[in-house]
Amino acid sequence: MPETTLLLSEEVREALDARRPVVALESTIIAHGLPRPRNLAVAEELESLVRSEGAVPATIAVLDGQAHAGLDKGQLERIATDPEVRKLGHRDLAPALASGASGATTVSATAFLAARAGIRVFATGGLGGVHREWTASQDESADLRLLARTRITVVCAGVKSILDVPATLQRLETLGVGVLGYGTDRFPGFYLASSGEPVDWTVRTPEEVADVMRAQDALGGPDTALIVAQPVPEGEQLDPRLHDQVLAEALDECQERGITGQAVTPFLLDHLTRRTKGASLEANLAAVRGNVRLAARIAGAL
Ligand code: PSU
Ligand code: MN
Repeated sequence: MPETTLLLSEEVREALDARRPVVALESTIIAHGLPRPRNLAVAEELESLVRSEGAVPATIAVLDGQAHAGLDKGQLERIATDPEVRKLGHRDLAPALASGASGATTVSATAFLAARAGIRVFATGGLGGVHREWTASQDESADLRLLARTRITVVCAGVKSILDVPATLQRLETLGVGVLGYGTDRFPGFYLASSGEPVDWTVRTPEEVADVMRAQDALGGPDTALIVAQPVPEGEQLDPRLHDQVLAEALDECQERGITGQAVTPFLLDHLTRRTKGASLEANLAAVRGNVRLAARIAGAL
């Protein structure tokens, strides 16, 4: 892909050329997953966390029809504050580029662009997945299919607990996406340290993750993502009873108000933040911070 189609910041390009560690960060969590004005502070904090671990952050987004990996301060500010910024999955990238639109990239679009830039490690909060009531809505995040054909390591706190977690794990198995529990044999539950579901593989250090990535490369595949699922620390998780109660209300309200498509996930996240008086937001942030740090260490170990 020509460099002008996906513009790397100078810092990101130099780091990649010198084979120094780079961590891709998504922008949808900033534009559509977190309340304003806190989102801008978080975006800046995540970048500095990556730096403090000795890696270069590459926040990915589309601005005025131009895809970027690595944003300057003003560009990050636009993503966090401009209400015109759309939510872009990977299928939206070509229309956004052609029409000059601006948008924040979801896990699917971020992983797609990061892999094209040659970035191997990506950190986020929770992946998209199979929504509850899938039989009625057929709502499965495009994240899953894209991760099934992109060789990138994604550090996350599992999939968002608003989803059908067992169904999502089943889909990941079908799609051949590797899942490693980081320091746990349970799949994390995003706001909760555990979803209760088992994982088949457990790793305990960034070096062990890097070993798995090297083995994948030595084998020449599979060309799928490797998910490193790190739980939010138990002391920082959302109270599980509050979580279950508020989530049930949020799902009901989503259905009553007829919210569909791309709007579902931001609606549910926002609803939970309001109904838990910010506690779900704190748990979400604790998870993301941990993931960003771990991603930087994995990129370093590689
Ligand atoms: N993780 C978070 N907050 C978010 C998301 C992930 O902690 O807002 C975003 C990611 O960008 C993910 C998207 O790709 O939610 C999933 O949206 P959908 O279910 O519409 O595919
Ligand atoms: Mn969806």
